[in-house]
Amino acid sequence: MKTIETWFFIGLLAIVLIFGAGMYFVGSSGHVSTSTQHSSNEYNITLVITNQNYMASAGKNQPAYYVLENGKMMSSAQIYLPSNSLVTMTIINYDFGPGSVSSAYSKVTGTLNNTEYVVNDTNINKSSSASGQWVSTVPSADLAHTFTIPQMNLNVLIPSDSIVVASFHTPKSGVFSWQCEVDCGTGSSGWGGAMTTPGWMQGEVVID
Ligand SMILES: [Cu+2]
Repeated sequence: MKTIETWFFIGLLAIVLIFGAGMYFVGSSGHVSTSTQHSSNEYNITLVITNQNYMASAGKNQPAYYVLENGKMMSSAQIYLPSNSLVTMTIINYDFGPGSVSSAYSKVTGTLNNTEYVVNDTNINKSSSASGQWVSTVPSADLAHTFTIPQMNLNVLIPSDSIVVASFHTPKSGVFSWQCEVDCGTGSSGWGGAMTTPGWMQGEVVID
């Protein structure tokens, strides 16, 4: 009788231990899947800058950003991005520029490690045979445009005739203004024309 009771309690203990360990693993795998879900929230977007766009109100050609969507050049007046995501933005720039930027926007900010990957800029890469390089700033003489969302502290520098890749996290939601901070527009300041026209050198970023 005593032996049976002992075995009963040993069995009960074993069940409790196995069940407990099982729940522990369920719990930890739950955590793993949560973090996997977070990091799989990734999104790619491609923007294109061209410079031969006729702006009737300015009476001349102006540079403009486009969103490349399913092979089509769409307006950049509203750029849609998913919330809480790691966005990798590729900007293909066919414009030489150059132009100047205020010191407030002379560095790459708001991206992973505050860097961006630049390909094909002859001025930057002339001493390198590599296909591209990570940079945190661009010599002002090489700068053509920026892609800047001040409220997100995001500042991506776009050298002349280059391809730039930059990754950044999006917040929960919101509508933010984006603006090029290089004086690439019309007028004596260079801040007219494209610089003040949505879908050219400024617009909205809609995150939801
Ligand atoms: Cu610009």
